Amino acid sequence: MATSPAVDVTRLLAGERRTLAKAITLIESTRDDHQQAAQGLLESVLPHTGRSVRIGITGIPGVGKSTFIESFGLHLVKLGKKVAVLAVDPSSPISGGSILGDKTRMELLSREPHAFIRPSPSAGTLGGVAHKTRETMLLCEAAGYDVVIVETVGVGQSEYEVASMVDFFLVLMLPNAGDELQGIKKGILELADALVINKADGESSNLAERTRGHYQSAVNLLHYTTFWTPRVMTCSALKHERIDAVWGMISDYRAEAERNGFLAEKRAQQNTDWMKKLLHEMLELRLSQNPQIRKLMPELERQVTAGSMTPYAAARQVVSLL
Ligand SMILES: Nc1nc2c(ncn2[C@@H]2O[C@H](COP(=O)(O)OP(=O)(O)OP(=O)(O)O)[C@@H](O)[C@H]2O)c(=O)[nH]1
Ligand SMILES: [Mg+2]
Repeated sequence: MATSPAVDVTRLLAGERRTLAKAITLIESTRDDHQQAAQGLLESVLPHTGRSVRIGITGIPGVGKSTFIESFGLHLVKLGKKVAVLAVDPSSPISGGSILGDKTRMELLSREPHAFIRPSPSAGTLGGVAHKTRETMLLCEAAGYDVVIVETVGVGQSEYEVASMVDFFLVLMLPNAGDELQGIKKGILELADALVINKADGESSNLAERTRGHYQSAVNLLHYTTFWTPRVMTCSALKHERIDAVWGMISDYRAEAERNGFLAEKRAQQNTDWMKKLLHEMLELRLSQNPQIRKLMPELERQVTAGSMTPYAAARQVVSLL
């Protein structure tokens, strides 16, 4: 028997961790009745969402994401904040392996009563991993978390998806002497609100500083249309150095974006984009579930392939059946 999907909203709003975990499990469930219950739950908590600072963090494997989040999270907890850490890992197998699956590198943070760490939902769930994470973020906000960190390894579209759900997108980098942008995906620079060069300690300190210079020049070449120009800085997650400066930068951004209306505008745009994405997904689902369409599709594909029907006419015929 599946467990009852009932989630006590009062307990969730009171910040009870077990209730939050249960609510997230409900969100992640693919069962139809669970999905309906989850949507009902989201609607009832919606007025209590939106108050957190939403931060996205990405970087290549080994750059120090886990170490950084542990150090950063502990810093925030010390400042009296409640911190939630979520992950978007589209590559994780359904069997459960996922980033943050092994919490050992965030051992101290995971033991903090004011920190909540949740691994990535399984890949292959309907609507995608990022979609679940977005809803999970809302639940965390309702449960009173002041900062929500969303981590991704940057497989496929995941950086874009994470950037489109957060207020501030941070890209962690390695100190690197090369003057070309190491392993950085095209377009990531445009997404980043900050580039933070990690491992700026010991022998790498000087290299990190030179790397900072390189990235600063790269950023200076881009044209930005908002109030914010991406910052480039260094830190050491391992030595807990300049972690406070990273938080200082993000809180400055947040305060200014709130004051000048940029934050409200950005979130409104993100919501509209999300709605459109959901609409596409729902339409696709309707298409794939329609028995008439399913029956007709192979024949239409055959005709389009053979050139006896135009793609336009075939698509129209499908849509007319909806
Ligand atoms: N010297 C130094 N080493 C660091 C720093 N941050 C992380 N490391 C080390 O770099 C290695 C990788 O760190 P992780 O935090 O696991 O990196 P990650 O980005 O989470 O890696 P994946 O989970 O594989 O994507 C570990 O051995 C860390 O101890 C740092 O600031 N300085
Ligand atoms: Mg990691």
